[in-house]
Amino acid sequence: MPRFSRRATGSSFCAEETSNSAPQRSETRSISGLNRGTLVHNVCVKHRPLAQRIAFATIAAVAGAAVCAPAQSVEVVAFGWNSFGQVDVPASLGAVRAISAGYAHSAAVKLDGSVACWGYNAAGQSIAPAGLYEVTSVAAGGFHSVALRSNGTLVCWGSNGQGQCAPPKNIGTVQAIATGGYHTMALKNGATVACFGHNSQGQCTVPTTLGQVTAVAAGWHHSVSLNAVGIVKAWGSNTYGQCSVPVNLSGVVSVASGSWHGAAIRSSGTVDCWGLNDFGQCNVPPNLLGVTAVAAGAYHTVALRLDGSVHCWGSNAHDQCYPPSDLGAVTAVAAGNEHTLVIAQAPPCDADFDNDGAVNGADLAVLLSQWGSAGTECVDLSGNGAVGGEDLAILLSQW
Ligand SMILES: [Ca+2]
Ligand SMILES: [Ca+2]
Repeated sequence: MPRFSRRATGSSFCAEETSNSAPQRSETRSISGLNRGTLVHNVCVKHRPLAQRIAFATIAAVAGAAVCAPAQSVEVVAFGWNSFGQVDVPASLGAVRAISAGYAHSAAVKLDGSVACWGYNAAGQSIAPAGLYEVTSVAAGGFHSVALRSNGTLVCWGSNGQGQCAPPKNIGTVQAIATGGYHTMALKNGATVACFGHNSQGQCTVPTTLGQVTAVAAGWHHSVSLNAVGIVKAWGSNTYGQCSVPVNLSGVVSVASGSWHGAAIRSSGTVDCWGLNDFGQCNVPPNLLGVTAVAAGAYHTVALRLDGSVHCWGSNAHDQCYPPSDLGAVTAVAAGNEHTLVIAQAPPCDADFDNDGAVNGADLAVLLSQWGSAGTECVDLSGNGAVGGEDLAILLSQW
């Protein structure tokens, strides 16, 4: 079981590494780099042991930053529970604009507006309908998935055992979605909330006192809303206090719901947390400031700060709070039951073709052996379709 996996979402891909490591531990990356504001190359980095990658990152920062500064390319990185392949990011993923994590499956909206899913699929929750495009966001629930299209319509697949994939016919235009264990929430145009699916705990009995709703979030058996004046409301199961929003919570700009706990970002950039705390998922680290996004799983909570760093607390039983140490600047976070997804800038580029931890003569020999050809295994460092002098210059800069 890989502790984490990542896939580049740049415009080119490397072949999978096949030697000296188990297939599930191999990874490839593709990076688009900027040099003085101009896209000049598109290179790939092969997975290496963590210590080597740390060493490389340090070297690259010193020696290769001007050539290899990561800029445009992003990757989806997943870590945590991998019982059903939910952290095995597909090699074919390509560029993404949004991510979501469900009970044991994962979903992403690709730049072309289609949806990719992976992980648990017993109810078909990881097979997006063919021909689904123009998607702006996706939500992965317990055992179902929902996509919101740019025209405000919903498309749903996976388990419909509780009607969680059966939006009311008169739902109208939707602007945001959230999925719980067995229910679906839709924030409609007009700032009201529709809810469908399981209602055993009143999670789909939408209160009339929400105000003008600006965001929704869903837990396993409860629902959460944020309104235009920064007030959070929650309804449904309150077994663990997940609906007991702190009375002094105000000025909220963003809200997330775990299975049995909630998290909110105040306008001051701090995080409040309430509900189940059996693994410390509500023990917000002291002095955590500048938070711009938050995500909550079953037993862990993930925060993204303005500087692109990720902070995670609560259960780490499946390494769901253990991102790779060389994680680039993160722009989005999502939390499944016990796994975590992020969109991150791809790390610096790498001319260490033979994966021995150093860029030297052996790598130069590989490059020279492919001189003039299209190049394999990322040897075309510049990404211009041929191995030549520009690639040699990049390699030497990392020597
Ligand atoms: Ca080498
Ligand atoms: Ca080249």
